[in-house]
Amino acid sequence: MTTSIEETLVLVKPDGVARNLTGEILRRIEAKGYSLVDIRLLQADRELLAKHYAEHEGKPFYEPLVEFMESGPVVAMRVAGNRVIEGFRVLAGTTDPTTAAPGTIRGDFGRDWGLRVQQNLVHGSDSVESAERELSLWFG
Ligand code: IDP
Ligand code: MG
Repeated sequence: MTTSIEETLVLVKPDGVARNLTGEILRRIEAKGYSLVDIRLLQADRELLAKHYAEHEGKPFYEPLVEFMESGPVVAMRVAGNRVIEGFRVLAGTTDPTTAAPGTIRGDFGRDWGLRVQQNLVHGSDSVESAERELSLWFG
């Protein structure tokens, strides 16, 4: 049985870029066997972030999240491979970096900084539908 090749959107968030972890994060993606298809460094504006995080509008962490994401440059990557959507989320670890498993990106490099939003280094699309929507937002 074969599965069709998927693509996902990975973002290195401003904390990851500022801490010079972009290369380490891409290294883990490539070492796992996934392929980098496209990459760009950009300063996201509020309009893009509002679309990207539309599902979280109204939640207590929404405004801090958008402010954090526009606080500095991010790296957007288009990454391909069979089951890469699920696979990258396993590489990333769970949302809360304090309890994310060691061996994951968030578990190895993240911690709680006592802020209203968790700075957890990376974003990864959570479904085929999200990946298609988010890739068109970030890569057109
Ligand atoms: P995910 O990035 O693991 O998919 P989401 O639930 O989609 O998590 O939330 C988007 C981002 O919002 C998270 O990565 C994190 O930065 C932040 N966030 C989510 N839930 C909380 C929370 O309960 N407190 C603080 N920040 C949160
Ligand atoms: Mg999410």
